[in-house]
Amino acid sequence: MKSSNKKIESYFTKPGVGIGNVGLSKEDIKTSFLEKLFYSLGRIPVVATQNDFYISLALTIRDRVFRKYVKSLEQYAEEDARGVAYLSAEYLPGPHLGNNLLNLEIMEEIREALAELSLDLDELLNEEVEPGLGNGGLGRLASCYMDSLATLGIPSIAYGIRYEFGIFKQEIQNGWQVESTDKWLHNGNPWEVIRPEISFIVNFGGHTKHRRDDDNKLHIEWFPDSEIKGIAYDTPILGYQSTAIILRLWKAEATESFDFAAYNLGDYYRAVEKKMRSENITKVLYPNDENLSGKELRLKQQYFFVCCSLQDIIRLQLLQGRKLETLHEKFTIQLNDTHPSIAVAELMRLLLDEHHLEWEEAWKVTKNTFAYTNHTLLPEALEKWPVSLLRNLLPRHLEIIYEINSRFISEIREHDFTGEQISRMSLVDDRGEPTIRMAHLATVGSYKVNGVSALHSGLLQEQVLQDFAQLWPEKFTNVTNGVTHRRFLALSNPRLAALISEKIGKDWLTHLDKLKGLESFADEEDFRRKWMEVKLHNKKNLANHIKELTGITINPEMLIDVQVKRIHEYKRQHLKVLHILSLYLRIKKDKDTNIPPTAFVFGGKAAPGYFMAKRIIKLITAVGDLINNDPEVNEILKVVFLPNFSVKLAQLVYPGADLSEQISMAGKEASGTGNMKFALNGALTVGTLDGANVEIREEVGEENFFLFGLTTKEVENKKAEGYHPYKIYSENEKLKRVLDFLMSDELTNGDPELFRPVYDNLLNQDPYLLLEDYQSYVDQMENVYKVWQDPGKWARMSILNVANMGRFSSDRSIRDYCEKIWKVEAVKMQSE
Ligand code: Z2T
Repeated sequence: MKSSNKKIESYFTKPGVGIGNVGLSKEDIKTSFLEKLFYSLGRIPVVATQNDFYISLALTIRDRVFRKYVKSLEQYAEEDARGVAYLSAEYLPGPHLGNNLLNLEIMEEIREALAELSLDLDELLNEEVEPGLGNGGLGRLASCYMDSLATLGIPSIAYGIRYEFGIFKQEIQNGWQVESTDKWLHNGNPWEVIRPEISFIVNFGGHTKHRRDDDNKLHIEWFPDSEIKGIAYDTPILGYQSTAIILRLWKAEATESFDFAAYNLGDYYRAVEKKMRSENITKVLYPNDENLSGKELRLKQQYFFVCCSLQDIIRLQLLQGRKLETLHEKFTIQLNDTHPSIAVAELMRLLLDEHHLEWEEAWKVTKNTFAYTNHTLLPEALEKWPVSLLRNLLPRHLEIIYEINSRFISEIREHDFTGEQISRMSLVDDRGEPTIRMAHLATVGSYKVNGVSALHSGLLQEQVLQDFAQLWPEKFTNVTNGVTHRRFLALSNPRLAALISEKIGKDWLTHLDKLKGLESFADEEDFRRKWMEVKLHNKKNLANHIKELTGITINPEMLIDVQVKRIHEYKRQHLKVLHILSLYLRIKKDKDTNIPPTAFVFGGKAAPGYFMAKRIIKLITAVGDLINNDPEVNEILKVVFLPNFSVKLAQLVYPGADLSEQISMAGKEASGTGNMKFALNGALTVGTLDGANVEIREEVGEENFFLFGLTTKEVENKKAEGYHPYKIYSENEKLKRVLDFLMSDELTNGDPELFRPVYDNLLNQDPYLLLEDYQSYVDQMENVYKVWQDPGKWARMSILNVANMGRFSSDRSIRDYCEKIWKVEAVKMQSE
């Protein structure tokens, strides 16, 4: 198209016709696409870049998605339905364009339309920069849930933060992780629409004043010392063949009024500086997944987006002519972890101070409005805010939290709780510097609390929230996580999707249970062959990208063994490394080359302040350098670290994986969702009885899952009886050889300090029991290799894994939320 020098009018079948056309035919789209290029971008093909073409296409598609959204809104309004507001500090939507084309069912039409203009759809898809507005599983889960909410037609809206910089970009330099800022908005963002009229003021700091009126009624007023404006940016999220919902992200801006005084005094620069400081609030995502930053700015972000979102919800309630006393009848608000849990205090403040409800009434509304999802049991990830910080930043909220707490404590005093239990349950932890336990605030202020897998929900009730579960057993429930099979199978693995549809039809796109129908073909020779041909094709594709991204060549026939997820000690990437080193030493020292050729692929980011996680990345790359460059080994083994793992990369990796590594210490991974995405794409799993692995194994059958390691109970017992990793080290010769190799010159290039922190930690503490589980892991890997040598058996297991993934669709999770928690129903869409 670049070389074309046709006149503009000649692009249209009928000159000037087609404006406002949102039809889905090839011709409609072509016309709209050109209109966008000419009139929205002011470009002609000769000078247009690939990015201009991408933007034009995105705008074309956005119009059509908005049309669906407007239709959905109309229907929701007509039915006056009960709805869900999802509050999450993180979202990882992944690239929008491909998913919207899939859900509009126009992928092929668009491909042809572009081809007729000499453009390549894949190249344009590749132009999109994804919004990295989350750390990992929790943010991606929120986006999977939006896909299912939209597809199922659940009246809903999702709220979050429009970070200007998302999760940092990861590069590997000299084997180490190096971070740089993610400037995802630099080419503009065609998917969002600014809503300047939807904006709210958020206050911070200052003090409160209490006064009694003539009737002795207490009035409390908050005199903040700064204010910020939040502005809504809407992105439509389209469901499959159906409705669209809105992701509403708030951006912080300075208010004009507040600095007016300074401005009038001629202190223009001070005013501008203050403006810049306010806009800091939504500058950057905190890149810690399961660790606290404890930073004031993080609390500001949380309060900022919660405050805007609640004001918006109240606006919607009042707009529909309803009273706030019935807010909980029309809305339920889901708290995605404790990140938005200050909402409990904020809703109380809004109802009490701004809308003048009585405490009892306000509390009834509040605790019937919120529901809370917990995503981790790791103590270092449980949010606690210092009382002193809250007093400075949110003095009125601190008062409200104290009041909630004192009423709560008097309530539990009536029950048979011991003094110890009562201080354990208190919202205030005053054993050191006083802090507020946000998980307790969320639990007390919600009508339901859930964990994210059966195992995790059980442990939540036995460990972190056990006293609360004893007090309110009916408040606790489980909703096992799920993933959208539309993005993670239909879109990212089109060949497997086509093969499946050929056998069982297309119903699985909306009813994943239908995959069960594949079971009867698992023994069919011809089907198995086609199945493995698709896998091989995907592996070639992955190998090509690996070559491009890292320069490392892998033979697509190799067993591709993948561990992609955030780098964390509890996830035990270093256990995988120990296994790889055991194979390396077998080849080098024992001259045992009877190992199936395997490519080990890693990917994932380490929190920038997490010393050990960054060391583990260096360890992986050092092992890779050693193995990939040794001709005695590199025909058999390859080790790859894929930099900058993202949704986009994920969509490439899952389809090309043979083996999925889910090897966390039992009791630590709340659910995991990568485990589901791998299995959905026909990878077999080697894993522990942790998180949702337990349920995956139940579904696919124990004979189709490579299990190893201690159970949660056994881990507890082991720790209780006193765990001695050094003893295991000294008694297992092969393991000792592997561990000692961490300190060898070959691996460390003569720097004995390089991996000493890993080595010392494993020999002396080993908090995640790598040494304890080592032998059982290595043994199970031998079993993996045995099955791998039998391609027919492997294919059969792979098919059976996919056939039994029905339960792990996020559609099922959302239906569970609707039934068990929200009591919200789908709205039927009138077909057009
Ligand atoms: C996160 O991704 C998860 C938990 C967190 O706890 C924080 C973040 Cl950023 C505060 C993950 C869990 O580790 C994972 O097991 C789970 O599948 C995922 O959330 C979604 O529930």
